[in-house]
Amino acid sequence: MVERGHKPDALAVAHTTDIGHASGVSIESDRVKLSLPSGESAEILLYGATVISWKAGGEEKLFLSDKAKLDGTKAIRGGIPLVFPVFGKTTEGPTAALPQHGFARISKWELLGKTSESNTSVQVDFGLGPENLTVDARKQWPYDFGLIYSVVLGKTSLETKMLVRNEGGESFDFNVLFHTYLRVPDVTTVSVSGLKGVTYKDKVLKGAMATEESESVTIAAEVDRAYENVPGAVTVNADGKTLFKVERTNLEDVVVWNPWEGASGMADFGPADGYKNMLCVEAGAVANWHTLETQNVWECGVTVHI
Ligand code: TA6
Repeated sequence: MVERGHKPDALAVAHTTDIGHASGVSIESDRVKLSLPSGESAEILLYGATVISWKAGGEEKLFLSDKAKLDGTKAIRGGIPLVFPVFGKTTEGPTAALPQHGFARISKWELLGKTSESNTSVQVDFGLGPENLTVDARKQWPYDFGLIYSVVLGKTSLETKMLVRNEGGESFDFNVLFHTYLRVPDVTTVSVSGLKGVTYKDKVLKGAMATEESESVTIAAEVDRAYENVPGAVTVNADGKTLFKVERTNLEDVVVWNPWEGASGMADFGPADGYKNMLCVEAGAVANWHTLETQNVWECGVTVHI
């Protein structure tokens, strides 16, 4: 099973931390809240280890649908759902039986504990292994694996990291992606930089491949693109300012998604015009399978800076 640090101690410290005055971790039955003395905070549900809120600079930085189901009956529409071990839906191969985007976002994760804390940063880790899966998910993907997911709240950043371990006797292939719903004031006035010259698969055009020609990608209709091997940081800009800078470690691809008016077809999407206040910029390893040999470990991460 995945483990990090001394779980009982970490939890004991977390329970006594005084939120609002020091950096800290507060634990409720279904979620964990992080906070810094300077006011920044994050909230993570154990269901899917989904970050559902990140506040910094006095503002919410993530979009969460007001119709999102937070009771563990459906993947969360908003925040940062975790995609593993498959991006999208396959119809053949070892992930064919899994639902869209795999089981990580619809499984209940274990809180492993707080691993570090200072006045300017606090980190918690979550674990997921076969023992946490439903009987169905276990049958659908019968590999022995361990995931450790870390969320690090900083004063002007939120870092999310994943460690994947193959604990079984055979190799497995996987995708991983942080399906981050960024909150933006008006999606029609933002642009995304850092993608020029990058090849992408356009799901709106039934998977056609294209090359990005624009220095600044703008959103004026449904966009659903998986950019492959993006060389550097991607920024989301508006009014000459950078709203978000997305930096990746060991994650080669970036998905940009906005459902536009198609949002009205999603029962858990609200308000109806909420698509104007969101843009998914998703760091991942999705264009190609990653193969993890038996007993090997693979790590990746993404930091969103404001
Ligand atoms: O990451 C983009 C994407 O795969 C889109 O194709 C899309 O429809 C979306 O994720 C949301 O998927 P979901 O399963 O959460 O409805």
